[in-house]
Amino acid sequence: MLKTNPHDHRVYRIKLDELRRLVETLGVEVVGEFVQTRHRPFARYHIGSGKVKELRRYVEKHGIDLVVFYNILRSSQKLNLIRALGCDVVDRYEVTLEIFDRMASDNLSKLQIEAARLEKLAPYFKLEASVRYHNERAFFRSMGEYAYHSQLRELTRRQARIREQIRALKKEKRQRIRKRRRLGYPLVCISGFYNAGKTSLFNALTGDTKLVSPQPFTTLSSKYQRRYIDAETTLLFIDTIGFVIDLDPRLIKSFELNLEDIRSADLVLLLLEITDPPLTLRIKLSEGVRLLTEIGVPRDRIIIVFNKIDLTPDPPEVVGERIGLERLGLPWTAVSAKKRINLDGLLHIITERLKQIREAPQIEQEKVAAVEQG
Ligand SMILES: Nc1nc2c(ncn2[C@@H]2O[C@H](COP(=O)(O)OP(=O)(O)OP(=O)(O)O)[C@@H](O)[C@H]2O)c(=O)[nH]1
Ligand SMILES: [Mg+2]
Repeated sequence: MLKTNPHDHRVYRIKLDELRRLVETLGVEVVGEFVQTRHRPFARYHIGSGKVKELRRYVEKHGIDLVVFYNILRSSQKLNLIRALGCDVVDRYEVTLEIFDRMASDNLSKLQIEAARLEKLAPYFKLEASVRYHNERAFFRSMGEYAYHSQLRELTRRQARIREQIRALKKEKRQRIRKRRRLGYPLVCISGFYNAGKTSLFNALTGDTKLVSPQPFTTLSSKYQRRYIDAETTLLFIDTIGFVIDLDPRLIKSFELNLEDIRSADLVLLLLEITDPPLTLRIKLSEGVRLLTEIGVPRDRIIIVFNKIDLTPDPPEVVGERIGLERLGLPWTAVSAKKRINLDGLLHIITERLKQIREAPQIEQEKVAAVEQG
């Protein structure tokens, strides 16, 4: 990791630990860690060349197969690093995509992952192929040239094909979202960081049995299920893809489709693990709210929900105070999805909030218009 804020003594630690967890999910054993502090990344290797030498020695000594960067690398940096270190090099973004890829079971998710991956790797392939081409051309001029150009063409063609498929699926999905809205059930979206217990809560509230696991990104594509409240009210709950700290904007972009569910919802629950250490929780809270706002969710549609209260003796009020929850001015509650604690309390807040929103019909119309415009 290149740490760009010299005054940061704790947050970077949380981020590195998070990366470690993600890497380990892939079955990769983490044997060492390097952190360099500098205001700006270096152009050639992202980190300094002295650090690269140090890394190289480490890689050789321990027979390292893979170096993972927390920072997002440019294609040229990735190429330079692979050459200088003599082993494979990936960044946080690629790690996330790899996990997504392993977890994806549906067509649309797979397509989106492939699109994201191609977008990230195309410049790298091009650069790599061009370096190879220019090195080899003295000997294999015609062949190298052919391979180089045909590879690039194939890459571009593949990207275009995938983009077209995604476009079609997006259209379909928008139509489905509209149809769902027309049914008239209020949409309640469960959002939050991976592993927060979104699917567990979704199941607990609706009686569904969707897959739950401690693996990150168990859920990639949204799931929908109704919950009958009373003769007047039936809610439609949506389970969504998890966030990750320092989410790469490109990842948001490639999973835009899933985010439409969040955007189109009447209410969005931001689920947080009450068992996270206070600083982690604070980061997730502020980043979660920021992400939702960026996606286009008005603040008055957000409800903060602490989950897993069965695992801690700390009262939620105390935890809330510790992380400055009150300052946000958002409604909040605490539950255990697994032990089904306070689900009625949560449903009560949801229905009350929906009533308030219904009494402000103007916002509702704006919302519908926004969805219609896509
Ligand atoms: N003790 C406890 N464990 C919980 C609770 N809710 C969820 N879990 C556990 O937390 C883990 C993650 O749960 P999921 O429901 O899959 O979480 P998710 O947010 O859907 O995760 P992704 O789909 O990967 O983003 C599982 O091992 C659950 O059993 C809870 O209230 N209490
Ligand atoms: Mg899930």
